[in-house]
Amino acid sequence: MAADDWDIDLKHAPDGNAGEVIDTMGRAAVLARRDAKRRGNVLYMPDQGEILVTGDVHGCRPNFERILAFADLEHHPDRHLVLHELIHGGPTDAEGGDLSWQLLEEAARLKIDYPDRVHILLANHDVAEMLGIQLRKGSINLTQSFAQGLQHAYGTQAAEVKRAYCDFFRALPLAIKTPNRVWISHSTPHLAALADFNYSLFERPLGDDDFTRESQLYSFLWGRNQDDMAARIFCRHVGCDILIVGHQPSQMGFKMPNSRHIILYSDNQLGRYLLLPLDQKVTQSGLSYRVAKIADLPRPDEA
Ligand SMILES: [Mn+2]
Repeated sequence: MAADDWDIDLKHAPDGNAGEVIDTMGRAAVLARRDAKRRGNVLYMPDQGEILVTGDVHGCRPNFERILAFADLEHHPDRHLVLHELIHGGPTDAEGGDLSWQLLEEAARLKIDYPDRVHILLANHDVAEMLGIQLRKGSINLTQSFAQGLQHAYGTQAAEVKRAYCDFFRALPLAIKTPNRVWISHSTPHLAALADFNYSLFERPLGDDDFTRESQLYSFLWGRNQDDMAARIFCRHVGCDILIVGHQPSQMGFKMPNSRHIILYSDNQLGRYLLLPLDQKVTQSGLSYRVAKIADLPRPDEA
């Protein structure tokens, strides 16, 4: 064992309960795979109730808490909640380790509590963790900080916990389709990637080949700057009229760069959410008026 491994063990008395977390992630993964609404990698929603849709949260705990409190799933039996890209960012521990793993674990517990109505969609940051791809934001190495946070919390069991996270990511659905023709996912491919895009990605089990940088899953989750043509082609193939995604930050917390996309960002004080009704016809412009600011919701301790 290298000298600095000893340093880490001596400095940090791990307080996370690795066994319990591994069990939680495993149970949440089984529930994600077994959702009765799931066919292939898509969840087909019922024609009643509503979905609270969010974009990237990136460890932003105040927004995460506001969204969960507002969702109030216990008292709204017809309400679904969509979460994605919860990790990488937000508060850090005393030594700069990322604490966003806490949000991931809380979301997994919520999936266990409300398995039919909490939907965590696969995002590219999750795949980056699976593949060991380094992600940066400005001067911060997000993946390195995430690894440090896990190390501080779980010590020698950090690698096992990380494996449980990755097994959970692998079980996640890619998208949601609603009866009123809305598609929800982390992103969609840009125009060039659509030329040979195989939509069977949404219907077949995912394998090791999908979790590579060369895959169509990669171009689906990492897609940016989709123009109107790309949006229309994708809509036609998946049988939807509106695409609600995350993945791209925006000055206003949301943007509509073409005639199909609504791009939500749920990180920081500009973060937005959208309450999407399932039982009525919707349009992109109509839904744009339903996009609201997370910061305007009360935090649970203020409610
Ligand atoms: Mn993303």
